[in-house]
Amino acid sequence: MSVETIFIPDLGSSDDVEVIEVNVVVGEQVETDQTMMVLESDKTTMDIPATFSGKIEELLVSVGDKVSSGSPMLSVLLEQQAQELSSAQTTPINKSQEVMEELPSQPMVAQEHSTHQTVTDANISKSLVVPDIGTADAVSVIEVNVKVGEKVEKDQTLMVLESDKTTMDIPAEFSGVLKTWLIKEGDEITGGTLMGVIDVPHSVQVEVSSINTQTQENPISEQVKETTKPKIKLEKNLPANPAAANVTVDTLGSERVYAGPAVRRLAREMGVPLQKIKGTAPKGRICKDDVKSYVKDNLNKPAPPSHEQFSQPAIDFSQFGEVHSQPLNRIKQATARNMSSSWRHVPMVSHFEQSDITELEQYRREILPTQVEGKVTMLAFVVKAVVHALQKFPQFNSSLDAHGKNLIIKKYINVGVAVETPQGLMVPVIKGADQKSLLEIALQITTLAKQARDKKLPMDALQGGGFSISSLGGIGGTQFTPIVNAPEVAILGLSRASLQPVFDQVSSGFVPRLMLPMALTYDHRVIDGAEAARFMAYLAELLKDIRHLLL
Ligand code: CAO
Repeated sequence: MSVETIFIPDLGSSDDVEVIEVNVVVGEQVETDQTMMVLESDKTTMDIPATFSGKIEELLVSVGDKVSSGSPMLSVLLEQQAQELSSAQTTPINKSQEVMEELPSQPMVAQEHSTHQTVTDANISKSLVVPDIGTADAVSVIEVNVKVGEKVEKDQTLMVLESDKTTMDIPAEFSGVLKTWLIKEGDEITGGTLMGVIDVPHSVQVEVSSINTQTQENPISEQVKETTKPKIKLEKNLPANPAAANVTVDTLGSERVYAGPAVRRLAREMGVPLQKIKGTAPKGRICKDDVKSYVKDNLNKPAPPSHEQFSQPAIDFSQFGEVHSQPLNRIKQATARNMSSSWRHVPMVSHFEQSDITELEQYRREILPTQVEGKVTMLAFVVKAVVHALQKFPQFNSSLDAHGKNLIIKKYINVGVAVETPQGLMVPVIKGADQKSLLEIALQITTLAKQARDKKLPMDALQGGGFSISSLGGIGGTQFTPIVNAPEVAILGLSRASLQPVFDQVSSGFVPRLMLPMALTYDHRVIDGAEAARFMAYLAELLKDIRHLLL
């Protein structure tokens, strides 16, 4: 046993940050991973977890203090076996480390330029921090791919995260030897979580690729980049106006909350939605007491009737023959929840139409390949036609507000495309589809589908859709009724085009025409049947004559 001083680990910034919570007291026995304190800069909040087991001897900082990387934090009576693990925190951060740490290794200082840095002196211990993953919600760690002591290459996958909507590889930012690893499968983490510590060998040239925010100017090259590099979104963990984050009304589920990781963890453990809590700390931040008060206030309230519970009689199927149980991953479970919710809450009607795409298909197969490179399937033409139809019928690109009293009509046109992946169904969104050419749309469909199947889809690619298309045309079928992807109000289903005998008025005979079967399922609270019929007739007309799409 020995008493050691524990220092604030590398924060990725030389700036002072404020201690907003101290979660341990003198005399307390602390276990590895337990949050000791929470720091807050003007950009983010960060848990400081213990990387040791031991008894707190003295606290060297208190709430309100300003600290920086390497500041003494507390002294601890270490347990023998934990001393090796704790060295990452007991070693003060020296100057050469600070040079390295000006690189954007952590979301506390996301930098927007390309940076080269060469360090030629001793080995450097670098913190590995989960980058901004495009959502403030905690996501599950479903795979850990590294072990302490292992040599890790830059960009090697350290672990895989899974949210309700997607899975995402977290690559190593540096090459080196893994010294400490703090994450295990099943952990729930957010961007900014400390994953571990890596020893980066000396004479390493560290290249930090430029981190680009998505721009409209060059969407194709942007998308090509996205296929090779997981996107790290430069979105600050805290809103510019924190007060605005404390919206207590659930609208479309997109509001952010202003709370530190320790508070988020407590809320998660208690099953409390942070969006429902009003923060009482400065700038509207939610603190632990707010979470506890919320729980206390709600304990005595009768539970609202739940419509979302899965009710299935417990049947022992093995009595009829051999069975095996296969767990559903989070994406499949979330799809099941969303579909059930939509099915229960949205009064849906499906409207069927077919379009004569004989000329369009001829153009696509015979003329287009001579003019452009790359695959352009019928789906890209349909997205283009849908953009035109949404511009003419904007109510199909809308959502009801939370009280069902207003229709929010979207002026942007974001079209979701259902993609079948080994993990389940995902609906990435073509943002600003009205600003894109046919070829850009085709390329984006290919890119998004590949990213979804390779588990490389950035989380924000799944958000913001206004209208969805589900195409089973590449597989088969004559018709199907897709389920509205609420809070959207309509979805278009495409089945396989086939040659049909169609009566020709001019020749007074039947001629073979290639007919595309389409189904529109719509929310009948928002859209009337006659509007749906007009929308589909217009869409069929657009696809029948390629010239319409050129306008
Ligand atoms: N009729 C006839 N052929 C069609 C067609 C249609 N409606 N749609 C596509 N095809 C053809 C394509 O042209 C392509 O053939 P060629 O290579 O000869 O041109 C072939 O079928 C395969 O197409 P694809 O599926 O690779 O590409 P896509 O652009 O049509 O679809 C994507 C892309 C991502 C939507 C699709 O791969 C996919 O995942 N579909 C499943 C979506 C799903 O699961 N929906 C159900 C959700 S529940 O509502």
